[in-house]
Amino acid sequence: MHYQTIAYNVTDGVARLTLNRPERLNSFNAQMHEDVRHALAALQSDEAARVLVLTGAGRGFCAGQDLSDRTVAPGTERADLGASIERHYKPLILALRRLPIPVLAAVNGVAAGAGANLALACDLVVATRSASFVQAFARIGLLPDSGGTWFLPRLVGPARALGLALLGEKLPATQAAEWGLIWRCVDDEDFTAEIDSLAAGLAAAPTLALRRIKQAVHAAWHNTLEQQLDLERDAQRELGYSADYAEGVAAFMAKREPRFTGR
Ligand code: T3D
Repeated sequence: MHYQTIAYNVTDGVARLTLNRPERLNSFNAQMHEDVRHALAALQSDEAARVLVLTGAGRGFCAGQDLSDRTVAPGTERADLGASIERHYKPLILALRRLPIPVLAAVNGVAAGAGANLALACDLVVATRSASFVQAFARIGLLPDSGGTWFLPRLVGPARALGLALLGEKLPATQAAEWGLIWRCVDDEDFTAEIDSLAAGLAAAPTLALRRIKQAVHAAWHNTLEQQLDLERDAQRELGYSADYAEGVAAFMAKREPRFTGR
């Protein structure tokens, strides 16, 4: 499949989706939404893919909505932004959260607006040291969408969430990592190797266990302790019968590397 605005391929268990409109810092237009939607649908049914790496081409990760697609001149008809969220951004964020495989955001540069929250919707966020995160919305009279008002307070607490959302300042990736907004910040020259290594490791890991971990950690954000203990019990029961668990224990006992099949 040839896409106009993204690159997408699956190799050695690693699906890579690269937002590819570098001249606009990979901001979203309608075509890019369509391309990403199509690739994520293909990924859903691709058993060969065991991890998704989401990144951007050029010097940016994603600058959110392409503002040149929005007409705001006096006398022109305004776009219904609620309809845009409903049609594009909400399904995009939910699709990433619901993917049964881990999603690794490889934040290669600035992530702004919905682009920042797209990264935060991923399961692991690794950024280059030169990257930054910008809740740019208030600067143009909007509020953080694509889950921003949900992710931010949960990840960094209400004080920092409000500071980021109200001020719309650039948060350097180093500080984002210190605050726990993202998993890790990596020197620019080590970034590609680090992402490749993380992706290969996840692709070789016990797929079903990773799926249940992702689901359990996301469910914990709204579950009670008792509900979470029940969920862990049920998932552990299932995993205890998996081939990968048998392989993991056998490999440990034999002091060899495990070969997980994802079953
Ligand atoms: O509308 C709806 O559907 C509702 C949903 C909204 C979701 C949203 O995401 S709203 C928020 C939209 N995004 C922004 O407000 C971010 C706008 N961009 C910036 O603030 C800055 O560009 C950055 C902080 C991201 C990066 O700054 P910097 O100085 O590194 O780069 P730059 O020079 O500003 O940008 C480089 C080029 O990309 C430039 O084009 P040029 O002058 O070289 O031809 C710039 O216009 C373009 N660009 C950057 N972001 C966008 C964009 N073009 C269109 N839309 C963008 N979002």
